[in-house]
Amino acid sequence: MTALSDFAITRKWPAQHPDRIQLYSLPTPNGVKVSIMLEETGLPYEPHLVRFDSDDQHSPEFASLNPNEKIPAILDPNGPGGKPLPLFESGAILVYLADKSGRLMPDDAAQRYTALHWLMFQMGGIGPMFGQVGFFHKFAGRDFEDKRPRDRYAAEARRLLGVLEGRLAGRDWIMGEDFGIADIATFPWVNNLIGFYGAGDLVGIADFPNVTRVLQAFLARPAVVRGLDIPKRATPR
Ligand SMILES: N[C@@H](CCC(=O)N[C@@H](CS)C(=O)NCC(=O)O)C(=O)O
Repeated sequence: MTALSDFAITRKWPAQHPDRIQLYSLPTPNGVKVSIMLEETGLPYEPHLVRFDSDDQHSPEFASLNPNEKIPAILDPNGPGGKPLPLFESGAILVYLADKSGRLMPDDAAQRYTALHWLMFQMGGIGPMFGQVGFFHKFAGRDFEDKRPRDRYAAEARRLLGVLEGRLAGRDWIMGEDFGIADIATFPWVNNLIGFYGAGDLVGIADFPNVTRVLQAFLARPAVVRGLDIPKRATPR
């Protein structure tokens, strides 16, 4: 029988509640997808802060769970077959938690695949491209004289926002009436793009009223408000 203590990650981040899902994260746009999902579903969990200022994500204990050395990651003591399940990649974690809780994913098979293609659209498009906008607009790339990389990613972010805008026209959420994992994956990134990255004007966010309407609805959900601040940062940014 495998116990949580057999996982090296629990040596750096000991479990106070070994019966609960262990979350290893930081409130970044990828990290909060999982804390929001856990808050929305009510699944019991224990958050652990992975600090980038001390390179915790590159520690051998964290890398033993996620060889890609990026947050978020989870360890569920009660995974399939009653065995512990370590998981990384936020999209995979959202699908797993939707299946485990029976929530936030359509029951109908065709609708389920539709939710998955919007989830993949976020994972393969919105996340990586918005992240590059952040690098070239707010972080180290801001000082590069050549603005072509920034403009390339801003144009691609704008194109992706246009796709999302079309999907949200006449809908409350990405899947229609029901809020779900595609929204949880997408809106932390939209929020970050125009909030923390300050790139709203750069991408012309005013041209996407459905995106901003749904973002406001997303940010009004109590579980989202809580999840955006979990795990608590040691130092405010
Ligand atoms: N595709 C991954 C991306 C994860 C990711 O990029 N995480 C960032 C924070 S948002 C990270 O851990 N960065 C730390 C680093 O690169 O050292 C996922 O969705 O889980």
